[in-house]
Amino acid sequence: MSKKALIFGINGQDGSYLAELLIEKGYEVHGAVRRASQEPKNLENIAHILPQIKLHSADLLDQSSLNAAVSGANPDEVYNLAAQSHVAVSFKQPEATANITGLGLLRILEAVRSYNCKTKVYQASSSEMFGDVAEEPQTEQTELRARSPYGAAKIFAHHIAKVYRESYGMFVSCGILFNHESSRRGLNFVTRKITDHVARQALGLTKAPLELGNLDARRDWGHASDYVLAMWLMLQQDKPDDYVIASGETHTVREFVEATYSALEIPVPIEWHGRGTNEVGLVGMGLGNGATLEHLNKLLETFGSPKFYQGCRVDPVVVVDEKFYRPADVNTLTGDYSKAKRVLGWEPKISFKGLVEMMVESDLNLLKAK
Ligand code: NAP
Ligand code: F7E
Repeated sequence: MSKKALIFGINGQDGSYLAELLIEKGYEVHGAVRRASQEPKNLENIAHILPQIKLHSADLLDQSSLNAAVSGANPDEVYNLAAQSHVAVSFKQPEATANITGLGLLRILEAVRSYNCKTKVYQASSSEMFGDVAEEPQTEQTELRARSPYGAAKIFAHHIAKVYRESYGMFVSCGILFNHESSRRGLNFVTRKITDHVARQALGLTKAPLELGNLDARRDWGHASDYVLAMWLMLQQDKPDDYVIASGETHTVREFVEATYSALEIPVPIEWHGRGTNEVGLVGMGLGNGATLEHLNKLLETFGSPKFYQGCRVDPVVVVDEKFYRPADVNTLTGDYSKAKRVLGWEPKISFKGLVEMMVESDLNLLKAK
């Protein structure tokens, strides 16, 4: 008989890749979706596999709906990928984030415990828990020092998973996943925001500059399709445990922007000028004709944004806007995935360059098709 899996957050980025993987592995796949999200536009990521999935209506804020989803699916494996997953939003909606992202797992564990405590559970923990990082690179043992309400909520869930493991002997494994992206990433996350906007610029659909916040933030970026395999592998083990899943490489947001412009059919070199909120990215033109960087920086100081350069009007393609800064940010993240490699035999396959190229190509195609 085929195994049954229930995925909370099945219509999100990771949920959709995991559902594809489990269908491929012969699972009977059940997915829980909020009632208000059962519109076609919210189900785009899973539209192509909808006939192969059984959907249940459930909200992480509502215990009885979680109980009904668990008993209705009668799963061997439960994957909790549902969350208020946006870090910046968590500063604006801290209580909702704590409730969904933190307490949501507690409610799922209670539903599983009362229905069948032998069911294996996967929890989507996050590198955001490392916050103000205590060491480089981060491992399963690194101290958790959250810098956002989202990170704090994930720490609660991470700890409650351990409590249920130790108190009730439940199989609850936590994947401490570092940033992972894809063409299915929401447009409000920095990678997809960049690839979508640059694709629009490249196709002449917008003249507006790409507006970003902290360009110095460093992240360890991988591809979501690689990372969902690790989730499944964690639940195939004999014992529950925690695993860091990462690429082991770190890049700044600025580097992600450069890689995106480089991935265009005609690669565009970007020159950065100014600092902080005055920093801009210009299409590389060199600093000839006697103009110096000091000269340009002076203009930047004077005008805030460079309307003129060497006597010509220059429109930056990238600008910094304070409104995208967070009250506190995680400056740098790099994961050490050696435990996952040793125990699960897992390794990432798609490189940083490959990830950016795939996202750019997908956004160009999506926009051309519109
Ligand atoms: P995502 O695309 O934002 O998906 C989040 C999912 O949660 C969506 O299906 C969303 O459904 C659902 N959801 C939100 N609030 C809910 C609620 N109250 N009840 C039920 N479902 C709710 O996130 P993702 O990138 O796939 O990430 C999957 C999980 O991994 C999340 O827990 C995230 O925090 C965690 N994580 C992600 C990363 C990453 O880099 N992607 C890294 C580490 C950890 P709606 O359509 O109804 O909003
Ligand atoms: O930001 C900076 C921003 O929102 C990355 C979630 O999946 O990964 C994700 O959280 C960095 C931050 O992802 C903009 O300040 C600059 O330093 O793409 P992001 P995140 O906050 O790292 C973790 C592991 C998760 O668990 C989360 O669920 O980029 N940044 N300018 C910007 N970020 C955004 N969103 N928008 C900007 O304009």
